[in-house]
Amino acid sequence: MKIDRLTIRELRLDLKYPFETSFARVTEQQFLLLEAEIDGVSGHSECVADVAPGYSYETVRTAEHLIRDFLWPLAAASDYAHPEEVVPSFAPVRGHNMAKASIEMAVWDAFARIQNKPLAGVLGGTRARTVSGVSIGIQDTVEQLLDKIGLELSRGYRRIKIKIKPGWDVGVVRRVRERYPDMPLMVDANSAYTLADEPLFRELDQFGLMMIEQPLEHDDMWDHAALQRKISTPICLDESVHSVADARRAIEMGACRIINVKAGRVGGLAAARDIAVLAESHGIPVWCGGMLESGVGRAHNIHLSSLSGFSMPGDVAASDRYFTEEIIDPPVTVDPDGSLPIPEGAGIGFALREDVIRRHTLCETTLSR
Ligand code: OSB
Ligand code: MG
Repeated sequence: MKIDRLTIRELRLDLKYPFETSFARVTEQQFLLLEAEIDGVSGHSECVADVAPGYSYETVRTAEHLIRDFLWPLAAASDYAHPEEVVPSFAPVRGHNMAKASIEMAVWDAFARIQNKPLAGVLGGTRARTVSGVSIGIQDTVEQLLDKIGLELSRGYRRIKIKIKPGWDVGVVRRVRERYPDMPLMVDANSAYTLADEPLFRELDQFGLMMIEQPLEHDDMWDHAALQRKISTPICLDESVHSVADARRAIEMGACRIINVKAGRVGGLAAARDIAVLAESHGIPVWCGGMLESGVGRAHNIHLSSLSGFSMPGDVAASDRYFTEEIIDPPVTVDPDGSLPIPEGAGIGFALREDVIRRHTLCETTLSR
């Protein structure tokens, strides 16, 4: 498989509601949409790098630079037998997993389409459906948060994740638990705390949380292991895991009991799959994280969630929660029971709405062999 052409489109879409985490508040998403053409078949993907380096050091600009100036020349010199060979062909480039993953994921889509199989099928997925949770950003008031949770529960979502930061944590979780004593609930700190906050995590232990996601530094598994020894709530790592080797180290040192898997962060679908397989062999559940993706990234996440290791509800929600306009057809919808089917069409199984994409494209480049 030779990638004959790679088109990079930079899009901007408005979010329906601002999304606030411990590191940023966003009202729109700007991201790269990739199209890889192989033997006349187009595969699509979304690069999850953000405008600002808050979650990761990668940004839309660095991803565009890496793809154009370093990754494309390596891809253009390659003839792949399988999408698994794409990321290894980028070995001369250190890091920049989101940029690497975006090319790999477009190749996976094209590879599946060439065989007329769903992406889940070529990845080795066995689940016909996946169960959805939602991630709810920091709100202006606790009342607003409680209302939002009620709305998401009424739509069927099976687990609620709330973002926390210093000043919006134990007090908020207590109020949420008073209102919803039995709901599957978890928190995500996006690295906003340190080991000095151990008393706070001990307090959180009393609320029966499913897990605490990435409480400490993004690059520090050691302290996560220390914290996990002191609290009973499982720690879930997100930002700290960038590879199968990272997942192995985290599991070996007891830095987490659950892993949030995002293909962009770990450098592609093959690495995401391998992490899920490794975790499952250690009895560590994984779930599919989200990066406020448009429909294209969302579709990839759904197929990834079909793998057997993905045994907990993911942040893979309906597309109408996010953007004022859809770029895929049909939109991603969640059934009243909070689950959604893995699409059965070829590749990602959704069509792209070219008119909408064109209207929201800020710039476009095509790289040819
Ligand atoms: O930490 O999981 C995270 C969004 C952007 C960046 C990081 C994260 C998130 C979310 C939203 O939690 C998940 C989603 O609904 O896409
Ligand atoms: Mg997270």
